[in-house]
Amino acid sequence: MNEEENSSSQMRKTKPQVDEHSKDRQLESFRENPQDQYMTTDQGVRINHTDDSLKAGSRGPLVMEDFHFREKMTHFDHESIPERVVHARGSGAHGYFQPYNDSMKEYTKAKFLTDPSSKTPVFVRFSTVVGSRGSADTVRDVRGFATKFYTEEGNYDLVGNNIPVFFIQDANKFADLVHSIKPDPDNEIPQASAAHDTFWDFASLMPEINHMIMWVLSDRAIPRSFRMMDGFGVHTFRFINEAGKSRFVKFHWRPMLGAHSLVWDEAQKLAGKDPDWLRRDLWDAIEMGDYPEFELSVQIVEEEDEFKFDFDLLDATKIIPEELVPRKPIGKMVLNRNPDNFFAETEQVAFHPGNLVPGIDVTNDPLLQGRLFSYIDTQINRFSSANFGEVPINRPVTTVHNHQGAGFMRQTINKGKANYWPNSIGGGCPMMAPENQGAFVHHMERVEGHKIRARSESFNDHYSQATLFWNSMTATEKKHIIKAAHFELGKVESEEIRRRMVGHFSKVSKELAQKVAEGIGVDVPENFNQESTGHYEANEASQKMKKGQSVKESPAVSMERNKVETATSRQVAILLEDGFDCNELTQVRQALMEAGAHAKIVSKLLGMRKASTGEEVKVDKSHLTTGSIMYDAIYVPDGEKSIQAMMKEGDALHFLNEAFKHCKTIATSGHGIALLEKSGIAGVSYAGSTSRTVKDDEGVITAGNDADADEFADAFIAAIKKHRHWGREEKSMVPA
Ligand code: HDD
Repeated sequence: MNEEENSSSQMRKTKPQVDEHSKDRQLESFRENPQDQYMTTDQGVRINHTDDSLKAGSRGPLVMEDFHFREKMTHFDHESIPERVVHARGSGAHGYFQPYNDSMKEYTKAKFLTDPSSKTPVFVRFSTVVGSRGSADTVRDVRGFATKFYTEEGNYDLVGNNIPVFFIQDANKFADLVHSIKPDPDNEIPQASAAHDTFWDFASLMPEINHMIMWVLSDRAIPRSFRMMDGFGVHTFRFINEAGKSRFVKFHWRPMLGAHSLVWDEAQKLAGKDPDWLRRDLWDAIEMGDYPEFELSVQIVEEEDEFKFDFDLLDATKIIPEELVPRKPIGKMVLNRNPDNFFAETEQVAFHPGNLVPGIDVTNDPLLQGRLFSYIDTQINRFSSANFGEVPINRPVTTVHNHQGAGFMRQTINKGKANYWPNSIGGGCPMMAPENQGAFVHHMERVEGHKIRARSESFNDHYSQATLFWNSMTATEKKHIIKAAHFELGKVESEEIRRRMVGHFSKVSKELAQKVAEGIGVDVPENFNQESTGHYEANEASQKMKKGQSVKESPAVSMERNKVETATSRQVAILLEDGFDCNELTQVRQALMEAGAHAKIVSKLLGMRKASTGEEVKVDKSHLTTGSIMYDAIYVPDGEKSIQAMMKEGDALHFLNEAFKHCKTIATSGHGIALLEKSGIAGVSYAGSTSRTVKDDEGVITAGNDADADEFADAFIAAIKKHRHWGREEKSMVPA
């Protein structure tokens, strides 16, 4: 081999050097920047006038030869593509993933998970499932959590949700599920909501849905932020190590800020006042440098342990309780850059659970197997072309060489005559890569069986894990589930469907069924069984699985029990009018800033407000353009005149009352205490307005005007860290 041949063969073998910025560098060559440029046509011809079209006389008809008008109009007419059939509404962000260490080497040969010096670029798209592209962010729904890792071995997509199980067990039911949950086919009502007869009709006839229903009725389905929700790969996948050994694996994302939720009343109001709530939160956080961070971890099960549980690992309606198989942390993802263009990046990104790299493989989960077909198929519907992989956001940072050449909108110019394999005319290129050169080789799983359209009997237990979930909830979480069921089923007109659902709940928990039934005007049916819905009872095979390992409770599935307490990036509204106490405001603002929280001044009108001592502050938002639902906590600085003005302001009083009802932290001192009382906040014991005491009554922090300001600020921040003060839900309140 001469020197030239040697170096070209080296090039073939060398993987691209991928770093945190590789994808950004690649995207840079596609970015268009109009700064200091003349406007041109798509052909690059400069334009001197774009306000009028070419006419036969200034009052005459348009003329066909106006290439500028025709091009501009035609382009506009074709600017939309079909929205995703599910997960249509979403928000994206760029970032990177870095492993903590090489501890995963034992389990997987995927380099991006094992080399702690590597920072792999990622693009994440968070989404709701049911609503259209323009629907509200805060509806009760599962959230999508899809991550594209641009690894040095090609693209790997982890296309997960914020709930670790799914509605159905077999992909053949997906179209039915989605049809039932989407708006009704005749009148297209309701938008982005499961609360209608068709969904609950389907649910009540599909017992396998019960575990998922518990999660969807829980607060998981109304996250406070995309930055504060878990993510799950859902299915059991495989890890393959260098030696070719396979193990089962479940993927988890955990947000560093902890998983937190809205309350339902707040979520509904936000859907009207700020339908972009989650999208805006993600965007703003990244712009402000509060980069969302998520830890990736895995549960690993040895192949020989496949049948040791009381459920089937291939059944996507089951979790592996963490108490049986603890999570092993792998590394951290940081989202640190907003997209430049929503359409080019967030809308055009195309995920596919079959985008795998060496070291990760799929299992025979019948839901996953069906997904392996659906995702490419749906992209062809969205892009009208199989060339969607060439769109900049979808390109791997590795080079692409194959014979897939033509088709709509082909971008690359494939050289040479040989567009087939094998060939001698093209020197046999591109060549087949051996496994030790990073080729993906499917895990050699032994498979045998009769061709049969059937469900494995080991999938038959549809209630145990629903019960496990219910048993693992705190009293507050249980209450929220019941209220959610009252809302969802309360919107169902058919009494028969409501009763059937309560029948299923009775197999999950008698207490749950009874409490749900009380709110929706039906009785708990006696001796309800699956057969009445046309489905089979758990039979012998599933009874056998029931003897496998199980737990009765899994604290790991409760958000409340795993709360991360931090004030980082929390939004605090400061309500004031002219005459506020500037000293106190300055001290509390400083403390909030040091805790990583963001404070905004809210007042009746925009403009400047004057302190009792003459200093001025700028108002960030007027009551007209904001509301308590857009903040995590409220602070009212002392100041007699300021408080007196707010005593007469319905908006300020409502702001406080509503925040109280939503169990948010509220702090005030001195004269402010009277304002809290006036706002109708019930059942709180306050510190005296002139005392030295700082009092925390379920997150209502009050202090006398002689109290220590540091102590007051510390108590305020400690309460913000708790997220919500659910004990207040006990206090009977008029809806805010
Ligand atoms: Fe799916 C999109 C997650 C089951 C078919 N799915 C989609 C997205 C996420 C998920 C996050 C949005 C990706 C993006 O942001 O572009 N899907 C899941 C999870 C599932 C699941 C976690 C169960 C474990 N999905 C599932 C099944 C099928 C599909 C069973 C069909 C057999 N999903 C699709 C789809 C979508 C999609 C129709 C619509 C848009 C797209 O793919 O790109 O192909």
